[in-house]
Amino acid sequence: MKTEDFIQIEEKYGAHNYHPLNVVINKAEGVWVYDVEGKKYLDCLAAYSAVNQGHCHPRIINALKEQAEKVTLTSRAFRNDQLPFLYKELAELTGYPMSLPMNSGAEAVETALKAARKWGYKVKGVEENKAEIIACTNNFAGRTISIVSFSIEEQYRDGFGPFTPGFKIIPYGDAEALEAAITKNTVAFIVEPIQGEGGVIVPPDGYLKKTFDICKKNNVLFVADEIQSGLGRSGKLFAYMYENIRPDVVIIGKALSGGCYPVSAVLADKEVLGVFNPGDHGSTFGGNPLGVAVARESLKVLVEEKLVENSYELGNYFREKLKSIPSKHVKEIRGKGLFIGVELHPEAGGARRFCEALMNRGVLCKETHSHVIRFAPPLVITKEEIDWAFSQINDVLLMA
Ligand code: IF1
Repeated sequence: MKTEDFIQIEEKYGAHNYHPLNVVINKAEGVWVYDVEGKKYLDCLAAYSAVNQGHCHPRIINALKEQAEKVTLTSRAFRNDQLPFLYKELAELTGYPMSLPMNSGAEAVETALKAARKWGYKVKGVEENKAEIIACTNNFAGRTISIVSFSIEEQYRDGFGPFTPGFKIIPYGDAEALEAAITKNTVAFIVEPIQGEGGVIVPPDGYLKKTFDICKKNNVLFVADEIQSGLGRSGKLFAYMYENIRPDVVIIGKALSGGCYPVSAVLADKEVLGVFNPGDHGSTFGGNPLGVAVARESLKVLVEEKLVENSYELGNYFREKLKSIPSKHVKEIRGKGLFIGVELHPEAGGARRFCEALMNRGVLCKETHSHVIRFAPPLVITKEEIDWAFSQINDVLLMA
């Protein structure tokens, strides 16, 4: 079967909620993926930062196989012998004493929102049903109805109302706007320390610290959505660490399982996650032993292979090289670690044609917001592999 044959079946039977590049992948290893015709590509998307540890990492796959042969799902009606250790290892790695496991990122965001509201009522003393949560323009936190209720992207909302009330939106990067939006009913400020879908937007220096201080002053929870920016992507374990703050709540997902299984989690202190009582919240698959075994090994790989450090060093290297390309199309190159956005001028004709040209040259990446190319390879990438990707990117950005 050729590429076209797979696409035809997919288009015929699948819901058309995506417009993927026409590459059909059937094998992957490290930073490399292979299509059904045997062509090899360097993956510069890493499944939106879920495969930070590289595709099919042998240690993670081994943990998956070993656990799959023992027990995969107990439900939380019973206990399993893996979950206690994920809790403990997450606490040791992140400094947050409590966590709550879910599956997708959106579920973890919902969990954090529920925790924040309940904290507001039970701890802060907000009047029933009055809790407000503040979010930023250009945020992306998932696709559930409550999450798209605080999106400003028309397409993510069109046709999906009525929306969940209780959210306010302020401009990203504007700390004063946060101060002005807070009321006595505000329970949380949810923010991506670097916006991914928004176009790899790095906020002004000092923004996280300022907004954190404003939250502290007003008894508002600072909730960092590190689902995409976290676990090494930004060159630090968490992107908030660039500003020496300690959010009240951190949400993680994606690379928590090295892309091998959907595992997400909410990290916080007991004051916040302690608001949940048995029966308040849960998930059939959340905390299942298969996912947990995979997550435990994924975290060990991240630390033992020094992937955070590699992201920091090679991120700087990659970004500086990209800045040297004398392309008339490029407006700005930004990012931290191996979380890099190349914003094109409006006259460049959109980012997708560059992504398609790169695909033809064996580099896979994806446009975001029509005019930004995102480069976010697995964090196991080497300097030589970056050099090779760079030569392709260089040629493509110099196209007419
Ligand atoms: C898709 C985007 C990236 C996220 C942050 C929560 C979630 C995400 C900061 C929800 C998810 C995704 C979802 C995926 C593509 C991807 C994406 F372009 F859509 F926005 F990465 F940039 N918080 N991001 O980035 O996590 O429920 O998906 O596990 O196709 O929707 P999820």
